[in-house]
Amino acid sequence: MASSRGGRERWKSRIGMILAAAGNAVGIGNLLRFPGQAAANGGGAFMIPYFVSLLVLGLPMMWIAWTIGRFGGRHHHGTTPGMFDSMIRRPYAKYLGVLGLAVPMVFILFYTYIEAWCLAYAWFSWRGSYLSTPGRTVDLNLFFNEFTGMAPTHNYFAGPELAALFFLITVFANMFVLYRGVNRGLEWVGKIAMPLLFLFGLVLAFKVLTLPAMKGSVAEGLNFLYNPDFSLLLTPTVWLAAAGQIFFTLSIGMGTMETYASYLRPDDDVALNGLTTASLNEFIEVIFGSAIAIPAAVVFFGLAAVPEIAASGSFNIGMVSMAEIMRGLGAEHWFGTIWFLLLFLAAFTSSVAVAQPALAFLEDEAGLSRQSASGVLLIFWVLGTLPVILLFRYGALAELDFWSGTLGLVFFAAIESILFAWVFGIERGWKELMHGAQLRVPRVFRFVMKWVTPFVLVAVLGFWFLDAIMTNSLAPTPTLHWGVEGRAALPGDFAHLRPAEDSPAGERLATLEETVRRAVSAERRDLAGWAVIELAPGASPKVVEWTGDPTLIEIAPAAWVEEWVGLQSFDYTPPPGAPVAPLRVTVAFEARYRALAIWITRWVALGYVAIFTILIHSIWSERRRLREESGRESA
Ligand code: ALA
Repeated sequence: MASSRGGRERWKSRIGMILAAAGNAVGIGNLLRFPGQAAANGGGAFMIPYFVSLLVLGLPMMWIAWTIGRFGGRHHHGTTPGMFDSMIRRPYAKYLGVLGLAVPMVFILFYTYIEAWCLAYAWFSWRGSYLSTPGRTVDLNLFFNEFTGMAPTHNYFAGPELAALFFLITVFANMFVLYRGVNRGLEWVGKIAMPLLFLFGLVLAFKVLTLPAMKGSVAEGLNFLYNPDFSLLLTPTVWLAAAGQIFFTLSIGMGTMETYASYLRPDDDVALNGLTTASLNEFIEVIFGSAIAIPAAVVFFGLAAVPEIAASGSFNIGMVSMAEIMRGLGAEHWFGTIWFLLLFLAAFTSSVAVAQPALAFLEDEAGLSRQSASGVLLIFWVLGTLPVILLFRYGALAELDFWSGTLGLVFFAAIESILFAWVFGIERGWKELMHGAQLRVPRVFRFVMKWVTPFVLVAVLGFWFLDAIMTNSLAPTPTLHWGVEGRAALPGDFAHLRPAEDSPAGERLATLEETVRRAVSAERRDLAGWAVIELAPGASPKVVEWTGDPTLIEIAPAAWVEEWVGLQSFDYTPPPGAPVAPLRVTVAFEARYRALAIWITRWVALGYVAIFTILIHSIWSERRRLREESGRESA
């Protein structure tokens, strides 16, 4: 087997290495996921569990990852199967490392797609594609949902084709950097992208922090995040969200920091490097992550609206609210483009890092040339993302995000911390960490690594598991979607408001929806319908025509639609000055059967675990065979 085992690349400069490692960590997690999680979990209430998680989980795991990585590099391994194998020297060890390959591989499948949206939106901002013009209204929520293929309507996009095209551009840009290698690729891109990212962040933070008060003020936004709130400290979900955020943002439990650290020299420091990487990431997360999206949303929409925006998902903050704000301020051309480029750059420096373990494995362990390894990676990357794009409307992206971006990280970190502190042994582990250290890590962390981190991780996993079982959240239940056809031609605003779940209206709505969900599950297919609805000022919406799938019409007749839309206060506000007259609109309705799509997605993810397990098994078996053969020959 041709192998590059002896000649692995090394980082050329310390600054290049630190910028690349910081780029690995700094990503969409910092600028979208962090504000989203913080706002959805009580703002100030989130920050205490967040910083505690940073200290007891994030930092220790960062040091563990760097230490394992450098150790592996010394033994010519760039990925966790080989690293664990050389640390533990037991036949099972290499298999425990499989998640250090499969988790990042599955992670890039959905992450690069989001990265592609950021690039597309930078383009849209520059071109003014989401500006409303006379004759073409742009409803940004619908615009985003049609761009990804989530919406049942086609006002702005026919389907996710354009998103797929941007994905291809993004994946080729990633492959270009990866193909160039550690120095000419990863280090080079870190040196360009990170200063640029910092500059863009500063420009945007300055723009947002100097915004005059509108529906709210910047100070209210910052107060919301930084006023400590102790009332939610006993709520487990806030702690779980904080721990999950720390893992995602630091790229911990992904096997990627280990790969980056494997390009260090055997005597290079890991203690200070690990701390610097985490600090740079936290600096960008806490400063730019808090100074841009949330204060801007508070100024533009008001404080009360922010938790609701956050609860509707991180993407809504980035792609809908921020686009709305930029457009509203008349700043979409420059500032909108800068915002989306900032997101894209942050994501790009992470995605190349997260793809690196698979590439390193194919080169270091499977012995492929850079060219062949890149080709194989590209094929598996594109093929694996196809279900994410095509099945996005069924929740495929969220599914992969859950398994690899949430559960997978914590699961692999738990394995890694137990191996490091209990199997390899904290004595040896600590000595490894301190070897060549340019920083004296306080000894309390030795205690934390052995007695706190692994146990907290196992507890977090246990909680998640219990929560998933109790809330039945792993069952792919059908979802209901609707949208206005011909929206682009109608000026003014459509509004609807879902009542709170525990209100009588909310309970009634849930009962109505359950009827349709049950029918979808029984039929095992999507059910679609189109309703012509009359909206008159001050009156409840009235259904004048209802056509579509006969099963749907049978279980949900026109009266069902009328009540369902009415409960959500579906309403239309014409533009100022326009006559307020009854309006007839066609609403497209879709109830989606998700089970098949979700199981395909899960099988794809499991497929990567299986492929890597088989590869590991055959590579190591082959090595054993060669060893035995050469042993026999020399005997
Ligand atoms: N750590 C990367 C992020 O924050 C994956 O997005």
